[in-house]
Amino acid sequence: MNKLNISIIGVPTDYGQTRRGVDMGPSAIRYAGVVERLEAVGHEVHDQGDIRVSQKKEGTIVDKQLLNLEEVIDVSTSLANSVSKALEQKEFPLVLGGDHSIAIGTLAGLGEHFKNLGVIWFDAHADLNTPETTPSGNIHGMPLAVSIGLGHERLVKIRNNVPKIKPENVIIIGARSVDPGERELISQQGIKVYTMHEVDRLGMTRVMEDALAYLRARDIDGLHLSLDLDGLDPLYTPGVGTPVPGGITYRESHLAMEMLQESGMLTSAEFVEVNPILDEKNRTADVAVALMGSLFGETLV
Ligand code: B3U
Ligand code: MN
Ligand code: MN
Repeated sequence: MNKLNISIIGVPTDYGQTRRGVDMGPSAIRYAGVVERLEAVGHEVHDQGDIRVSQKKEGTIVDKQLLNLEEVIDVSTSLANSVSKALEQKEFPLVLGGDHSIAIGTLAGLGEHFKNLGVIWFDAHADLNTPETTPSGNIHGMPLAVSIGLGHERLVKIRNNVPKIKPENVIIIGARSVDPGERELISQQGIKVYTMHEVDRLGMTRVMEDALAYLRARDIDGLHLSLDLDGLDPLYTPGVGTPVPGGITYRESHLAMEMLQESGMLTSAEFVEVNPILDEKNRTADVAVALMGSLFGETLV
């Protein structure tokens, strides 16, 4: 295993959706022992603390298709800065959410340093909505669309580099709740998706082997993992805002993390949507930290 300098960046925001509590995700994950766990594997861990997330701005125009737009722009801009800074210092960014809207900032920061970044998106959802297709107005359902250059101009243009990633470098794993507009984008943009159907049919080993081989063949210069805890079955991760039954098991998700570790391809990661208020005794944060253990090289014997 390669010893890394890991930079932990907490993003205590709930502005990308409407259920309170997900802003406490970074605390819950720290409380579950992330720093100690990664140090025990042999990495150097620098916890940078949390990004500053301001109170809700009063008097801004409410756009029902883009809830909390100004606040999300603010958070994304500071996060992009921090991610970029970590990379300049040769650190491995490990971002803790917060809801999944934070991926807009993470990918804006990464997009500056990687010209052909691969992205593995573990999620029950596709997060490919735009202001035109969103059923909720929640920006946490839009970060992948924004990052390939589709959506509100001010979100797409954070840090000016548009787009941050190429749609054909994205692989979604675990999808089982996809909206009509998202389906259209998936086929139109050539995004690779392993839904739960493929996970069941092929097994996680094949899914990960195929996914990694596909990205290798695309000659990527970095690999980002964006892991939404709702990608797992709510049996294992009940503390998420939009649980969807029929998800990835505890064991399948660990296997996927171990295979990512073995590949030696990973250059950044984020874990999102841990909501301690909806959780049972911090179980979801515990699972998040256990997955990070596997991702960063813990072995069983
Ligand atoms: N696709 C729906 C629901 C959703 C997306 N992400 C989560 N839920 N966590 C939407 O609102 O865009
Ligand atoms: Mn998501
Ligand atoms: Mn999700």
